Amino acid sequence: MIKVTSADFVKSAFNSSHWVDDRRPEIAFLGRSNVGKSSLINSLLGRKGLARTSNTPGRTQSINYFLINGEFYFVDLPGYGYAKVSKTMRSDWGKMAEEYLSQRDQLALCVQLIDLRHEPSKLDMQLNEWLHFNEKPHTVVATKADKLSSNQLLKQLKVARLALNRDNVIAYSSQTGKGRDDVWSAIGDAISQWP
Ligand SMILES: Nc1nc2c(ncn2[C@@H]2O[C@H](COP(=O)(O)OP(=O)(O)O)[C@@H](O)[C@H]2O)c(=O)[nH]1
Ligand SMILES: [Mg+2]
Repeated sequence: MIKVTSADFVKSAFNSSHWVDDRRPEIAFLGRSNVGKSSLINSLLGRKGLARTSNTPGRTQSINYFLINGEFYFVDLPGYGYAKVSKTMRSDWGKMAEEYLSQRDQLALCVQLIDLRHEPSKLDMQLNEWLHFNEKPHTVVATKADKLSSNQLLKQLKVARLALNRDNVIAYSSQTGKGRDDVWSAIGDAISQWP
């Protein structure tokens, strides 16, 4: 299991000229606005305010880099599917994320977040298919597990596995730390298999 000895915010990138250009492996985090991406990153790293969390979705339109143990990056990609942003902004998201995901061959793992309380959205399913079709290393984490009873949790995990056609979806709570070891072990496997 990876022990976090350092975690530092490196920069926000607003276009491809700002992308980091060393060859360290990257773990990318993807999902709709407000799904709990920043909370997941903070909870994995045990650093409360490192990635900002907010109740105002759709704000972060940058790619944010965090360097972990001086060895690999966590990459926080902009959240998609925020209803209140304009159509142009929505398709900009698509372009920015697709450009990023298709051009980075240092992506060791894409962590796709979904909200365990709801059925995966059309955008969640499209992203899942895109990652699958493009053969990106990929795992799915279902957030806000603390908001469900254990019966509902099992039921929703099944709904998610079926909708995304996957054997494994990790239930997560950034409040209780549920699922933390499983996500770290997926990250550890991805990093150790990295060339
Ligand atoms: N109960 C609960 N709330 C969460 C969890 N993860 C995120 N949240 C809340 O959901 C909101 C959005 O979280 P944030 O991390 O900013 O989402 P992001 O837009 O995907 O980065 C915040 O109010 C968080 O406190 C979780 O696992 N459990
Ligand atoms: Mg965020």
